[in-house]
Amino acid sequence: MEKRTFLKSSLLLGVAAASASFLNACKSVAKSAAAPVGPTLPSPKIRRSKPFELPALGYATDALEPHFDKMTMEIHHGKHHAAYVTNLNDAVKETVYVDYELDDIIARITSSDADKKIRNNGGGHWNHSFFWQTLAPNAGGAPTGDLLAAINTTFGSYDKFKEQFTAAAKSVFGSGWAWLCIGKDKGLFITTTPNQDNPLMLQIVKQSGTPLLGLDVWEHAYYLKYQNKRPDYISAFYNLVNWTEVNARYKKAMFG
Ligand code: MN3
Repeated sequence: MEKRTFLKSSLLLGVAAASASFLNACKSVAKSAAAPVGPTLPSPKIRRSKPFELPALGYATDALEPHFDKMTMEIHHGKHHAAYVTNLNDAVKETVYVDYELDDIIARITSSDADKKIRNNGGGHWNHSFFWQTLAPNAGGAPTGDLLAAINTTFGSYDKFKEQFTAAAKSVFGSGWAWLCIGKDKGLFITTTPNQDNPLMLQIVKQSGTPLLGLDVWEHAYYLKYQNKRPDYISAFYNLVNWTEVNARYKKAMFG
């Protein structure tokens, strides 16, 4: 082979190799960028006309004593939840979500960087609004009726369900939530989400469903009273579950 031809072919091979590695790099970038996991939904027909607002707790901040203490409830609702609402109103400005209802945002939000602030604060607003209604003074006890039957079928018994839900809530590394959900197949399942994600985020979570019960395991939910003892906080939660509300959610999800 002449020297010139050799140089030319080496150069071409080099270009080919470079292009191949460039293509492979593109492919792995495409693979690592999280693709939406859920269905692409059309724009909603009903639009919101007012800013998001902090909902009332529905009971006094000391009403969940001694299980959840007054100061934690004051800060959790009045500061943390309020901040999610303020930040959400700010985040939706100049985005496609500007006048979407919260449920419509939750179903459409993606894992893109552009959606991050809305995902965190929209999730924060949805999750806490749901959480306050999941709790009630003088509550606890056990589920009843159709929900109890479904829990018995799925988990074996209410106590077995509690064991699994507790294990899930303990297993969340850092900040997040544990959920009891009803899936599209009408079956019950327990899942967890990080940060302020929730099972209604169709474009983000691997297993989507309608939450029936949710437990906030962020440290801000328990640290003042329970410090690092998350298991004690989880045990206390069962004394506050508003099963009347959770039973109603189940009925609605099952029978419309
Ligand atoms: Mn919280």
